[in-house]
Amino acid sequence: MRTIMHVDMDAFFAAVEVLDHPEYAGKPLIIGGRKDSPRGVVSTASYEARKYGVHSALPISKAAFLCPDGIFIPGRMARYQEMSRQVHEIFPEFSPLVEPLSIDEAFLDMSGCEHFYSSLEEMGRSLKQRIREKTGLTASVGIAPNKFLAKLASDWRKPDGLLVLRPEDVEGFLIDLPVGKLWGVGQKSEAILHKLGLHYVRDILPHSLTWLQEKVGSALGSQIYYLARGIDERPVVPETEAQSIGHEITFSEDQDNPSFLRQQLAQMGEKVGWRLREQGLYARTVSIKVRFYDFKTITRSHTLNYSFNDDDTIFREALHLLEQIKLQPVRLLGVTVSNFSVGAQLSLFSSHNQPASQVNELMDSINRKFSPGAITKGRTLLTDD
Ligand code: TTP
Ligand code: MG
Repeated sequence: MRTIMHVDMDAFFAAVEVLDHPEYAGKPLIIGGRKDSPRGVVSTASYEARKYGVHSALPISKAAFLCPDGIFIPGRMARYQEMSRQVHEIFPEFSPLVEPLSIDEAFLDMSGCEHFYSSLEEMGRSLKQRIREKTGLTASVGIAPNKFLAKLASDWRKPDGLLVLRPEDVEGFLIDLPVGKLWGVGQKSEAILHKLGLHYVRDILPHSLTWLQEKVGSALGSQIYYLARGIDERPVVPETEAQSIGHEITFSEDQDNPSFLRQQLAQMGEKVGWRLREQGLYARTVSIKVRFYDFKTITRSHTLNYSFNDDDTIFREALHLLEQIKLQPVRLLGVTVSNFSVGAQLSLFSSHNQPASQVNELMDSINRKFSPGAITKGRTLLTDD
């Protein structure tokens, strides 16, 4: 039997703000925009603000209506990322098998580590305590025989919660669970299940696997059949070796000036190209990541039919991808290359690579002598075109 631990920070962005501004402690705090911000949405709210019905993804205007005395803050993504890094650095102290899930949560496979602790509860407490000591923040932890149950358990007693689910507790724990809480059941599937009269796990249990599959399709049918019984065999998948090289930048203010964004892409393209060449790699795919003012995040990729390692190709492709996106104020921008090979694989029809590579070689040798970034191309200087 496996022992899986799921950890999720409490009201993460809001908790970081309270850490940095103790005067906010105990107050309704809403992150995502100023109170009069016309288009912002809430990224998170302190537990005090949640009492007023404020939650993630709610328009700021609605939050201001529900909680007029709340403290509204636009948010500081770079700071949250820094704290996230500190939290994620702790997990490998507890297990070699860590699957980071998001900015504030991870799965740890603790199988075989049980005997280091007097009980599973003590295992959970020691992780919570370590996080608190290092960061000053509270986390909620769930421990269970699989990922599905561990994630439910960490959510159960939030904030600052700890719940251990043992096999004998599982049936009782699941029976009153709404079907929408089953992993993989989104709003659409939930509506379908409700129409069939399936509202809680206990409504699913009497039905056979084939009945469920006939009604809701084979994949969802089998998923809910097994999850309703607390069965989930998904392994904890640790982050693998770098499959991509990327750079991203969080702006202190949202940006919608195309020439500024273009210059940022050029700068990141040069950094990515430099690292690619330093590792002797060629890539075939360029991706960009754009997070908008409302934290909505999109990625776009393009794969070429030849390999490249020059800044020009990275910049040109990244810019092309950016130009296809409907621009709203941008909070974060990133460029990544992937799909590596060790040698160049030139396109038969393309002359892209050769001339640029000589410029890159020259730039790299200068940058290696001085500091990276000592020499850059003209387009990384801001222009007003
Ligand atoms: P969550 O862990 O979902 O939420 P939380 O940590 O704020 O609160 P909880 O105690 O319930 O875990 O998300 C982590 C952070 O991600 C959250 O602090 C802000 C950000 N976030 C958004 O920006 N937008 C969103 O819609 C959600 C759900 C989260
Ligand atoms: Mg959280």
